[in-house]
Amino acid sequence: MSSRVKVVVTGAAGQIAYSLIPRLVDGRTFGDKIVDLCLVEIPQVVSKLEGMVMELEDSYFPQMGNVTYTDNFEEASHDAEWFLLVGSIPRGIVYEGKKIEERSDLLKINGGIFVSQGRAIGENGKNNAKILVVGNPANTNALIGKNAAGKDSQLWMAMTMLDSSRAKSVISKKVGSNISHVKNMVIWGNHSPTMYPDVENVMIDGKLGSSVIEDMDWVENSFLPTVQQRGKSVIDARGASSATSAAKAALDTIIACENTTEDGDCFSAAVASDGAYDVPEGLICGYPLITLADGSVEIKRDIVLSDFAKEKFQVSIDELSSEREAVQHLMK
Ligand code: NAX
Repeated sequence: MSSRVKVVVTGAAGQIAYSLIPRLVDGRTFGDKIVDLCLVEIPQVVSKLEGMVMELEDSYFPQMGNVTYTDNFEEASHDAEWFLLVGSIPRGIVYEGKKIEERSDLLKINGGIFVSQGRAIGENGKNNAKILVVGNPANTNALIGKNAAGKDSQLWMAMTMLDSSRAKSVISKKVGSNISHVKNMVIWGNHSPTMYPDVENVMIDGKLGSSVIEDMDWVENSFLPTVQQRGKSVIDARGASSATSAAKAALDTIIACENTTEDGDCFSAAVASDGAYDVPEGLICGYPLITLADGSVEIKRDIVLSDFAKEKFQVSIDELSSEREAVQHLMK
């Protein structure tokens, strides 16, 4: 095991990154490894990162290694083991004279960014690099990046851990149990309102969710919409999108990949389908994942989906397929 790890973070001057970056070097996420950080921003705001670096230096982080910042992703990508691709153009901003509201516009603009970032990761990142795409539309950005990277030994993921944590929170409140007793939470499909958080296969205090929560009316009309629309509810209440919870979810994804998964548990992220659970091959789809003792991350394959679950999951699979159609021109 290497005693150093190099982590590249894009969108480093953004909201999520402000919560995320300090916790990459606080000794919890990567244990006792020394963490070298390379922070990436667009040219217009890259100079702000000087302030972030000052704050990191002033924070007393014994595990912090070299910290650099740049607006050149290609330069940043050399020999990195982890890439946290947080940077993207958000919905609602005016870009080249047009207000970006539609998912299709987001796909077009951000897709281009992920082609060049993917290529650089394939060429310069470590062969076993792990890439977590946070910037939306996360699954399809990851699809584009993975395709441009063209290196199967690297693991591309899109983040669904926040959806998983949100679902665990709602379930723990419903059953009156501590959130840590809610395990095996799967987010199937796309990180979008079509996602299917699986309440039937979750384990609550060691019991299967379907035997603890039998009120399907609550599942359909309260649980699912609450989790699927939680991002929007946070924006409505806070006037800004989820930041500290998204940062925590990114850290939890890294921790889940860096440590062997407990028996009977799994974690949520979207990875390329190899046909598992009848998802078309190649789509970056939310799955149950496990990390094995040798450090490899695999899809957990023994989960049984009910007809109700299959129907919901299919809606999200169809959305992912149509997003893939929309970005065909960016795929080599
Ligand atoms: P901010 O707008 O605060 O920050 C984004 C930063 O990315 C900006 O500073 C921008 O300059 C930078 N950026 C844009 N293009 C870049 C590029 N090519 N290279 C490097 N930096 C670039 O957004 P923030 O609240 O931090 O959210 C970031 C992304 O996370 C958004 O796309 C957002 O939709 C997405 N989210 C994803 C979540 C998930 O669960 N997958 C949940 C939270 C969040 O909504």
